[in-house]
Amino acid sequence: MTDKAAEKAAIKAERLKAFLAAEAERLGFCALAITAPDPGPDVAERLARFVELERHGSMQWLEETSARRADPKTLWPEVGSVIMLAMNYGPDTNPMANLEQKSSANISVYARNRDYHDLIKGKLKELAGKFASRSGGDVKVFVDTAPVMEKPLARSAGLGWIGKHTNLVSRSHGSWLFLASIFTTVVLDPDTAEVDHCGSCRACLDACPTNAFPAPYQIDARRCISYLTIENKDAIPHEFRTAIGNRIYGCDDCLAACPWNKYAQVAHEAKLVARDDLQSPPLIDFLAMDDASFRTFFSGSPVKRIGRDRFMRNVLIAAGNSADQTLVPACKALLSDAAPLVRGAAVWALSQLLDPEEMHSLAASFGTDPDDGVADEWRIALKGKV
Ligand code: B12
Ligand code: SF4
Ligand code: SF4
Repeated sequence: MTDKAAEKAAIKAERLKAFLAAEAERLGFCALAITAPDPGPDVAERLARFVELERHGSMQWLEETSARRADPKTLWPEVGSVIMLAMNYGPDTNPMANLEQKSSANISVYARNRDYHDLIKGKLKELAGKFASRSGGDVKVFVDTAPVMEKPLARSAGLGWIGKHTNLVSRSHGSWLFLASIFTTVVLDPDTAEVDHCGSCRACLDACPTNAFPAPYQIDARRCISYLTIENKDAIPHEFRTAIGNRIYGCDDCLAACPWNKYAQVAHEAKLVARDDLQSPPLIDFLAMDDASFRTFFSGSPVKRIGRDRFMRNVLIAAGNSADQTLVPACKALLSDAAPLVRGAAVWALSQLLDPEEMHSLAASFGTDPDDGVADEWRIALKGKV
């Protein structure tokens, strides 16, 4: 390439970047940066170790896609650059305040309004479409569900660093960020990777109610309340039930503990600001939900993804932790639910709310549950009780 041609190409690349930044801001993203299609040093090894130690639990898809995940070029050989974007979903109230209101449910901040996958995907497609027609390159857009290592790529692009809680933290926006990417065949000038600013802080590690961090920068998803309440399809292991408290969908404790949130802003996107009825919803309202009312109430919300039975399992764990006797009749009604997952959680909830004699007479009136898992819940609930 001649000097003149090189200069022209550089100007075009600069203009494309300026265009991307302006359009991203217009669409409500709070940051955009470019990286080469390389998630960074040791990432493949770290992912392999995570899977080898089975820290992904039942998220089989993480294991199955690990080769594509660790290398964007395996996912799409033609990719030249990755455009990383962040969208702020900062809460407008203290997300921890709710945890003390034991008769109410705590839904994690990211799930208190619209599903971010749908919201961000639409915006990404619009941005990528305009970029493709300006640049002449091909594009693919990803948010969360594709085998893309969004955090390491965002770190390489300079959007933030991977904190000890294993999520991306930004000096200008704190921890409340969704990540998304546009893969393109166009080769753009990469931005500079961010460095670690955790220092000697360990606030997030100490905040975790279930000790899900075997070491700083490592998570055991099997112990994380987000995994236990969202990804896990089975009964929640007994050892975590009390620690879950009233968290019925996800958990924010490690994010909320981060001192860098002093720079966080409240979400600008109206569809990410908490719905009034999801700020601190009474457990009693949820305990009465059937499939139809669940679907209507959570229409457009990420909560809908887990389905009514898993949701009800989580609500019953919170009911068991509530010490609220007024919830007993609703929990009793769920002992006859069609779903064993719900019946089993109802047994546990009642074992926490009722005294031993009441629990025994309840067991006598129900007889033996035909499902082995629920029968086990009864056995455990009655063990050690007179
Ligand atoms: C699987 C998953 C989970 C799992 C596992 C969590 C985890 N930390 O990986 C569970 C269900 C527990 C989970 C929970 C949550 N999640 Co999640 N989850 C994902 C998902 C789909 C894949 C992440 C993954 O591949 N994990 C496997 C591990 C091994 O990979 P990794 O964490 O990227 O680890 C690599 C790096 O940490 C790196 N690394 C570590 N230290 C260093 C240092 C350097 C220098 C380098 C280069 C690399 C490096 O090495 C690791 C292996 O390669 C991503 C979306 C995506 N496609 O990336 C969202 C994502 C990570 N989740 C997100 C969110 C918001 C959450 C929750 C806050 C939701 C909630 N409120 O309940 C919690 C937070 C829990 C926590 N402390 O992480 C956001 C995080 C945004 C951000 N700011 O980082 C993402 C990016 C979704 C999105 N598009 O916005 N999640
Ligand atoms: S989301 Fe909650 S349970 Fe999961 S690692 Fe963070 S503090 Fe621990
Ligand atoms: S709480 Fe402290 S250790 Fe954890 S991510 Fe934030 S700065 Fe890092």
